This record gives sequence, structure tokens and C-alpha cells, in this order.
Amino acid sequence: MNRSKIIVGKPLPNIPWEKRPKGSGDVVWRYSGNPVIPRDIVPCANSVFNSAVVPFGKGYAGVFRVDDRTRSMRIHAGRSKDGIRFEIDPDPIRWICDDPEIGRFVEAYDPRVVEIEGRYLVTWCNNYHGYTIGMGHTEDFEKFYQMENSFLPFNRNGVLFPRKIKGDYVMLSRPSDTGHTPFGDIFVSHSPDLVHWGRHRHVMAPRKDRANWQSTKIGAGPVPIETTEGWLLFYHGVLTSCNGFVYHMGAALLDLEQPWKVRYRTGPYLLNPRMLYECVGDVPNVVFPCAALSDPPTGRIAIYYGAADTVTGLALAQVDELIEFIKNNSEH
Ligand code: BMA
Repeated sequence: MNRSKIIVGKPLPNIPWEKRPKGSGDVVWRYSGNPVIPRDIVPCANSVFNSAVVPFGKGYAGVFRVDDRTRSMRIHAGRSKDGIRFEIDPDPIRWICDDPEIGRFVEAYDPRVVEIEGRYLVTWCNNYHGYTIGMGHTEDFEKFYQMENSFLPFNRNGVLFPRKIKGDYVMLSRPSDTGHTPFGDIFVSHSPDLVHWGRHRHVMAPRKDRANWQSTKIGAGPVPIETTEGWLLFYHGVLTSCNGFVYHMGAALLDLEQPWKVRYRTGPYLLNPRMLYECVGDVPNVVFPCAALSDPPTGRIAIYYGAADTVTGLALAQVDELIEFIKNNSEH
């Protein structure tokens, strides 16, 4: 497979990168300086995890989940020159919103960010009479404008595709319940205007046979990466152990035109809680991917993931190897 011809998109020559460690056969490996974002990077923080990073200007910007020391879930803007060392605003994003019904403060967590048509769209899990998908936009990561919530409660893990498909905006989401949902399938919805969502299609369900890591629930992770082999979607999969939920990361390839059609889906996980910072923290045994960068000419992929609901880690992969692995180990 020619790695320079797989990812569709703009080059990102300064993508954070490190070679696979010698002796490792893993298709996804961890950055040696993990965690890249410590839990106390801003004074008010209890923890900084499940966060989104995108290319911005000559470097990177993003929206970061900061649980504060009252244990409220907030999202903050931040910046980085190299995608490894970050500066995060000390205060949460103040959304500008015309409608006080939508704009009044509610909890916000697990953001995703995507550039579409010259502006950055942010989706997050928003508490509006129950958790649902909040949406907003920014051009500069200074001023943020809040839009209508996309769905009714209860829903989580709203992830936009990075371009319209057949004229519509498209979003993945995971309908859920009021609590720590013990079930969950991924669906896809369409919209002409980012406000009205419909044409809901089922994408995939948890599975118990030969892939127990994703047997309880699954949810979309980073914004899908367009490749010649389909949309590359990293997602989290949850196993219920006798000690509670364990969060892993896997990947699927979705049809480019009809993204509810799953072409391949990993049987084995790609990343699981294994390092101390993934196994020990406020919620033990969690890896939770929320953003991925990619560089088409080199095929490099860098994935940001929350670890143990406490800190943020970086994982790396090479697209040709990854796609080969997904295809050769597909349980779909
Ligand atoms: C999910 C979400 C995530 C969190 C995970 C593990 O339901 O709330 O924000 O990382 O649980 O606690």
C-alpha cells in the first residue's frame, strides 16, 4: 500500500510524531512523553482529559475538557506550537449566544472540533435537561458562538464528519440514558443547515462475540479521517468487568458515500488501559480518544485520548499499517 496516497486532506508537516519503539509490534503506539497534558496545567483544574486538537495557524488550537475543583465539567480553549506542549486558558469558554434558553450555563464535556468551510465547529456533551449534543463555532479560538443543541436528551459522543456528504452535514452520535449508560450503538444523522437533524441511520452496535472489549457500548471518537479506503473512524468500546467499565479504542472503515455502512471493524482493540496513567486516576482503566491529526504525504496519524479521566495522552500510527491491520483483523 502506498502510504502517500491513502489519506485525503491537507499536508501537516509539523504533526507531532515519534517512531514506534524498538521491539514493539503494536499498530498504535504511545508517545514516550505521555501524558502530554497533565491534570494541573491550569490552576482551577482537577483533571484535563477527553480533549480535541486541530491544526490552527502555524501550530494547533483546541478545546479541552477541564473538570474543575468543584468537580464541574467545563471546556476551555487552548493552543500549542507543536501539538505536544499546550497552553490552556485559565477560564472556561464563554459562549456568545442570542437565545438565553440555549445559552445559559450548563455543564460541558468531551468536546470534538472540526474545520468545515473555513470555521471550526465544536460539538460537546451538553447538559440541557439531560445530556445531549451541544454545538458552536469559532474562527479564532477566542470568540465562540453557541448554536442550537443538535438532538434531544439523552445523547453523547456527537462527532461531525469533516465535510458535507452528498450535500448534507453528517454527524455520528450515541443515544444514551440519564446515567452511566450500560448500552449504546453508534448512529449517523444528516442536516442541511447544522440545526435540523434527520435521516438517522444505524452504524454499528456493541458486539460480544470475539470482541469483548466492545461488548457493553461503543461511541465515536475523533472526527473521521477521509481515506481512499473509506472513512477511518476511531471509536471507544467498553467492557463491563467485575470492577466496572473498561474503555478501549478500536477503529472501523465506513463507506465514503453511505457512512452508516461499515466495511471493516477491528476484532482486537488498538489501544487499552495499560500504562499507570491509564489504569490509575479519577476513573481507572479508561482510554478515550477525542481527536486525531493526520499528514497525508507521510501517512502519519496522531491521536489524542483521555487517560483514566485525569490526563491527556498521545498515540501514533501509520495509516497504511493501520488500514491493513483493520482489514486483516476485521470481525465485521
Ligand atoms: C463516559 C463519558 C466520558 C468518560 C467515560 C469514563 O460515559 O462520561 O467522559 O471518559 O465515561 O468515565
